[in-house]
Amino acid sequence: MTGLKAFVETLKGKPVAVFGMGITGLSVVKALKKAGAKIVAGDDHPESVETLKKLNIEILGNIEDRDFSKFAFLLLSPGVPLTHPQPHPVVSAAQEAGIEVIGDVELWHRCYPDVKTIGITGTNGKSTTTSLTHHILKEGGLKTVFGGNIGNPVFEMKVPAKEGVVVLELSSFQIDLCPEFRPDIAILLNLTPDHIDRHGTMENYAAVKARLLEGTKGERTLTGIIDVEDTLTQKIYEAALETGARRLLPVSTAKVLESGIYVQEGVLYDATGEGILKVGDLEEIKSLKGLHNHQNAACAYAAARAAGMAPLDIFAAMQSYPGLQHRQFLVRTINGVAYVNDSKATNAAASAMALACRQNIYWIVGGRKKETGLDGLEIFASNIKHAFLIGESSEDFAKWFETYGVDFTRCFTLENAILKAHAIAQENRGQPGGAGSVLLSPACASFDQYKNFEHRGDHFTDLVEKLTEEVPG
Ligand code: UMA
Ligand code: ADP
Repeated sequence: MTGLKAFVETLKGKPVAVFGMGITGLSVVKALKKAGAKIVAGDDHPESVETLKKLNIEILGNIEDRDFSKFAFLLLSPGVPLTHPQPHPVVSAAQEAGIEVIGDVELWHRCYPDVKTIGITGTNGKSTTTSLTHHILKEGGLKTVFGGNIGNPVFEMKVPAKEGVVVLELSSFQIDLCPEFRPDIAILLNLTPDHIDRHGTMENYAAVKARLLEGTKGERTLTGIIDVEDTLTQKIYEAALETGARRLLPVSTAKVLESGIYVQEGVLYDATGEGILKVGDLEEIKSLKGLHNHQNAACAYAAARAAGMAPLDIFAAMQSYPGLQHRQFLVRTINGVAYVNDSKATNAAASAMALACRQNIYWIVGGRKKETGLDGLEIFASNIKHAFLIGESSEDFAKWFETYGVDFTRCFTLENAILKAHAIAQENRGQPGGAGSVLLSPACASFDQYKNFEHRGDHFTDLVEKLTEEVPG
């Protein structure tokens, strides 16, 4: 079967329930409608229900008034709780009626089962690795598109013709809604605590991510690319070795691998064939600076190799990678002080990457706190000159900064934080360790004050662009 229309025909007129009308739900509703499916859709927010009405879609209404056994399946948006803190009532209703609960990625796969896919997951680096892998394949002349958690729902992708490759960024929420879909090439970048509220425990979170590495396709060659740096990913690698379902390509930025792909002092090596091939110096690539990006680059390299590209073509393609906004993105330099937008750092492990490679940091931090708070970041205390606290985490974080003896100011808003950080950073520039950086790397979600991390990052960029070069008095 190829295509949503053919899939809809197999439903024989049974309606599909769709819940959650963000970009996922809306893209699915529009695609299903176009393909002639009967749809009943809902959302907890009245505004989204109004949107559905405008689209002439039947509204789900009161969940308890509906007989869910009449639906073919429930298509759930990834942000709607499936298991924790507790299943959303719509999930319980579907489960009680014995119908499947799936996500858009699973539905897309059922419509296009023969399309070759690369699925990328991990706690951090997914978007960078997804866009980098897509860039490499495109430069290599392959027909390729990307989608998924990166912000481009799968039903908005233009599915490439035969021989094409779809690169998918997959969050744990999306994998949890994929009972059958397993990509041809699966990448697991890293695993550190995140989204525990939605998975209950770290073990559950890791188990969901590990599912991507399973293999079910039989006659298709499946590849698993796993960065084996942390104990959890190492365990998943060992389990995958045991099942033998996939050809495995281990990756490391910490150690030399006898067989695999690794980075040593910035140089990328390929030891997957006979001998060791020195692929190239990643330090030369401006958009891939930092150890974290070396991890992303090594995994993207492995995926492109598995997709059939030659090593040096891959390296050449990496050199023209432009990088992504909101990920340690240098917005401006004022009198030697760097103003860096790392709004996508929504957990401590991501902020660690930005704190590790800078000195004299004027750190704008805070927002909607994750369970792990700032745990582990104390080792970078000496790199931080002053912290500027924003968002609802301020009081908790103030205690943390007091504990570790780092100066801080409660600013609450980004406007205040930037003005204060700018004034102090400009006054202090020229100190040992360099002029320093005003760094927005919140280690928190943005939802207390912003629509999403892009909104927060764009606000930072606008404010930085308005700063003057004169040193504030
Ligand atoms: N809603 C309810 N009840 C609920 C929860 C949500 O009705 O209990 C409704 C909301 O009113 C809203 C809709 O559901 O109308 C939102 O759905 P959603 O939260 O699934 O968001 P989408 O707009 O569909 O975006 C989702 C991903 N969001 C989440 O997983 C939270 C986007 O990832 C992704 O880009 C998009 O699908 C396309 O695939 C964002 C994200 O924050 C960037 N992801 C997390 C992360 O990266 O850490 C996992
Ligand atoms: P994701 O899509 O998984 O959130 P991004 O590529 O958008 O990942 O990067 C998110 C944040 O994590 C940014 O702050 C970035 O600097 C940092 N980061 C990127 N790659 C990695 C990595 N491999 N390990 C840890 N942090 C990373």
